[in-house]
Amino acid sequence: MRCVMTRKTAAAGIRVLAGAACGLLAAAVALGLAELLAGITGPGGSPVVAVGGAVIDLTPVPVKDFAIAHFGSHDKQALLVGIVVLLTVAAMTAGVLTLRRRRAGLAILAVFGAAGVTAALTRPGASVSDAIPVLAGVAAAAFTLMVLCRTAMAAFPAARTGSSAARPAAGPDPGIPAADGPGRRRFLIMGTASAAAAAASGVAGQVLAGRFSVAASRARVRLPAPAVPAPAVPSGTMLPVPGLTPFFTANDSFYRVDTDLVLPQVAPESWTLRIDGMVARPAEITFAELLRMPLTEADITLVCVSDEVGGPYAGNARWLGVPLAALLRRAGPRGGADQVLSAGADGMTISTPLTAILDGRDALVAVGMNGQPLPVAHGFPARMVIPGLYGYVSATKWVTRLTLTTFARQRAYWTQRGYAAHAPVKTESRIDIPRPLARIPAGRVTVAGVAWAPARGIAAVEVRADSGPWHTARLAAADGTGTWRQWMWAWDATPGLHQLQVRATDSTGATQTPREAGVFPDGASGWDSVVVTVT
Ligand SMILES: Nc1nc2c(c(=O)[nH]1)N[C@H]1C(S)=C(S)[C@@H](COP(=O)(O)O)O[C@H]1N2
Ligand SMILES: [Mo]
Repeated sequence: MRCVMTRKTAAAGIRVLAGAACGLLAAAVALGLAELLAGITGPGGSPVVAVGGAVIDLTPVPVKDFAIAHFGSHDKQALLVGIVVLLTVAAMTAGVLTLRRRRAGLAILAVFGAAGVTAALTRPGASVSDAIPVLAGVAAAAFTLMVLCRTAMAAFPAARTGSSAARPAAGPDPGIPAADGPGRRRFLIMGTASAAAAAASGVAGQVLAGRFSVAASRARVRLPAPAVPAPAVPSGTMLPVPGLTPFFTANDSFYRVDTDLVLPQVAPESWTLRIDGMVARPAEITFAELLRMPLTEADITLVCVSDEVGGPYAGNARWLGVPLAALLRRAGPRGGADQVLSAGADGMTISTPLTAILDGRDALVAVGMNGQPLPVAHGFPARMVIPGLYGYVSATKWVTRLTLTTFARQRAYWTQRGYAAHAPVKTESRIDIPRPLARIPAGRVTVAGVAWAPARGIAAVEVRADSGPWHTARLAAADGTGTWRQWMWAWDATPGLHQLQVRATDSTGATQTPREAGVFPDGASGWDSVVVTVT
């Protein structure tokens, strides 16, 4: 009896595994086909991209802050892993259910299909054709699921229930299914074929998607020389300290923050910038026209509101672009407008106070970053940069539209989610070396980092050990007021555990507040500190 029960349990276990495999294979075929079709209709049709994008937009702010704080720039990979895990579990469940009740498996498919279609059709810039990949994928999944499950049922027949105990007959127990060699072989072949089809179409989709890349267009862009070059960078903006954040951030190490799972591919040939809303002369400017306007070069430090005290989301670059003020004046802002609502090709909206654009600071529609056309990840072909305002209220990448309006009438993406409408960058300073929890020999120790108060400028940085007296740090030369400044201080370190702290004072005389605040709703505050062991 025990032996019979074990064999029955084993047979049931194999059936569950086979069902799970059917579900997984059906999902793989669906996703592969959808990627293939999205390679033709455009990246917006990829269900993973569409659903992922919808999840990003629907994610409550605290969860998003948690993700940025804990996964950093890998927040998107974390989301994709989450989606894959969820899909895997659902697909396996659908497969197992289908072996018992076909309708149950199909119902799960329908739910995921509906979510996929809804997401694909509601993404910014979506067209009706973006629903095709999901719909075709769902149909392929249903077909694969039915065919595979039928094969699986033949290969691994279900045990008949309630038989053997009641009927202790001689001979093989009729409740135990007979091994079906050919059936299993057929199941194996069909499963392998499905997996191969899924992989091949997925890879083909990736290859096709390469057609949408603007890398070649970007390589052809020739940036004109600036009409207004940046003033020469004074000598001494770089302190001779190994390990210190470089004054200019290289393009490929510049932090990236946006809500996009796949980077918008915006071709300069078809890009235009619309200027509308409360203006006398609405306009639409092509990329060629933009490049013919007088360009200004400016060094500007960009900071993200999601940067925790001591965090990495700040970078400094030399930007080349058309002054926003010139563009707006051409269009003629009407009285009463107090906001520029800009939009990116990814659907992002960003609201900027008109006063910040017109007050004489270097507010740009930038086309160049550190001597190169903008990298795609940083807004190619054009983006906004404004010193002194966090990126979410100033730095629209892939910018396609500037609408003059009022704060009373319109709210932008992050302000709809509770972030402050007015968000000047807080005066901040950061200790880069020594690293937190470093073990260092006693004696002279260089403490160094960067400090920023873009648009105001840094006037002083002070450092202290173990809450002792503040010491004035040596400041690197200032390159205008729009950029960060390096600082360093020589510390006579004695053995033991020590805490180092830093604070900056900006050129208005305001000293960085010790009051600790998180990034929500208008940027983190407090003093950066590191704890080190001196031996
Ligand atoms: N189109 C678009 N522009 C955007 C964003 C975005 O999600 N989409 N994110 C903003 C935020 S929050 C920041 S901090 C800066 C970051 O610019 P970077 O990625 O070039 O560093 O871009 C801003 N511009
Ligand atoms: Mo940001």
